[in-house]
Amino acid sequence: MSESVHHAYIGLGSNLNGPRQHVEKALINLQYLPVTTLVAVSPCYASKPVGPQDQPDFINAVARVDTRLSPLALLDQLQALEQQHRRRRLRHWGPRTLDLDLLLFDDLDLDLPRLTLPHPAMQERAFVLFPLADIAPELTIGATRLKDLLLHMKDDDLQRL
Ligand code: ROI
Repeated sequence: MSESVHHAYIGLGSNLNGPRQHVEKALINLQYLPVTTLVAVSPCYASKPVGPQDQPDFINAVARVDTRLSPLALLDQLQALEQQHRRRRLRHWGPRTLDLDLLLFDDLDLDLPRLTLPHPAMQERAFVLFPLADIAPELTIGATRLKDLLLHMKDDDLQRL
């Protein structure tokens, strides 16, 4: 555990078994992580699946936490929560009861087998960028302003709930 407080952003997604309840329960779970404070939560969005289309629509949201956990300790906590929601990896890019993606951790660039930061696919994903902009409109990801990423991003497949 490190000394200082870190700012982290977490993407939440679900498309099985009452997806909105999974996301809302997960947001409550985040409030109880050790040495971590839930600081901000975006609205929930309904989104069309990216990847295979023969699966239900997703519910997505983004949360910001302040934490004294290290990146990997936070990842361990998020994966434990996914397991609590009985996540099964049925198939690659297939439906899931709960996905918790560590998107950003301070300004950290990390490339470990278990964890890449910033999250490698986030810049192309409307279901991440729009909710992120709701809670952090002035954010920059590496050298890129979130606002600039959004200029080129279509929101046709997203519905703010
Ligand atoms: N599509 C949407 N809309 N939302 C997600 O959270 C999501 N997660 C995934 C894949 C299967 C890539 N597609 C998604 O992991």
